[in-house]
Amino acid sequence: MNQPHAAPPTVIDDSWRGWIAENLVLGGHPQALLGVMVQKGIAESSARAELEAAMRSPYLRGALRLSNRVAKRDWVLGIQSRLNQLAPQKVPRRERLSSQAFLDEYYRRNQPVIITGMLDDCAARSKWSFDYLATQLGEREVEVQFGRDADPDYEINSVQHRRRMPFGDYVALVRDAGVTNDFYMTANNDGHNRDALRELMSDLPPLTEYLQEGSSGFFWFGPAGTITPFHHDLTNNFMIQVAGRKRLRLIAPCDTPKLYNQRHCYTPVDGRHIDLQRFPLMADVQVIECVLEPGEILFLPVGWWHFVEALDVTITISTTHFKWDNDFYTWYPANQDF
Ligand SMILES: O=C(O)CCC(=O)C(=O)O
Repeated sequence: MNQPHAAPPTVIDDSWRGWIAENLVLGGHPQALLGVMVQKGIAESSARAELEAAMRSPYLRGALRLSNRVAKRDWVLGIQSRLNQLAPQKVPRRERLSSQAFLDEYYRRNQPVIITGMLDDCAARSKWSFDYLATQLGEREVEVQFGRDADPDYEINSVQHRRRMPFGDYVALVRDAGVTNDFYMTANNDGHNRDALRELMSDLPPLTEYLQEGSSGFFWFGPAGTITPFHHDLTNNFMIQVAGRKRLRLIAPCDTPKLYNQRHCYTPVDGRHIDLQRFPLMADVQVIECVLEPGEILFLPVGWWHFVEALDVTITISTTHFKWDNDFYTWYPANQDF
C-alpha cells in the first residue's frame, strides 16, 4: 500500500545522464555515483541500471577516449610545470632592452619581463596630473565600470557595469575615493574611450623597438584598490605603467590544467587568497609575484594568467600591436565551456 506522505522517487532525466557521463569520464567510481543518486531520491535499482547502461554505452567510450587525449596533453604541459618548480621564478627587470634581445629572450620564449628606462622622458608621466586631465578633457563623456563591489563576477559581467559620465567627474571621483574596487576605467570601456581620450596617446613614446608604428592603446585609470581577477589574455600584451604601482600575480600557461578554468579565460580562483581547500590543485602551482612601478613596462606573454591589484591611483596603457606575430585568437576554441 502507498504511504500517504512518501516523496515520489526522483526520475532519471537527461540532466542526470549528463551528470553520470561527466563524472565517469572524470574518473568517479560507479559506487560513489550510485550513493549520490540514491541519496537524492532515485530508487537504487534504477540508479544501478542507468549506471550499467552508461558504462556499456559506445558514446561514453568515445568520450573516455577524448578524455585520455586531454590527459596526455596535460602530461606534456605538466613537464614544463614541474621543471619550473626546480627554481623559484621571478620576473626579470631589463634596462632599455633592445628589440632583438626582447624578441629572442622573452617574446619568442613566452616569458614575462619588466622593461625599465623606456618611459624616462615620457610626456604622459610629467603631464597627466588630476588637474591636467580634468582641465584638458574634463568635458568629454567617458565610459567606466561601476557597481563592481555588488557583483562577485564583475569582470565576466563587465558589460552590465558600464556607465557614462563627464571625464572631469570621474577624475574627481578617483582623486577622492581612497581605496576601492567599486569603479575602474578598463580596456573593456575602450570602444567609447578611445575617441574621447584620443589626444592622450600622443603623450606616449612610440616604442617602435617593440611595437608597430602608430600603435594605439587601452586606457586604464582607477583608484588604489582596483582588482582585475585572474585571467589570461589571448594576445601578447604590454602594460605601460604611467602612474602608481600595481601588484601582480602571474602563473605560467603550463599550469592551466590546475586552474579550474571552465569558462573562457577565467578561473574562480581568487588571487587575493588562494583557497587550497576549495582548489587543491593550486597547491602545485608556482605563483610569481611582482610590483610594477611607474615608468616601467611589463611584457605579459599570451596565455599567462594574471591577477592585478592597484596599490595607488594608477594609470596604465596596455597595447597588443607588437611587430611580430600576435594572432593567437584565430586558433582559440570557438566553444569556451571547458
Ligand atoms: O591593470 C589591470 O588592472 C589589468 C590589466 C590586464 O589584465 C590586462 O591588460 O590584460
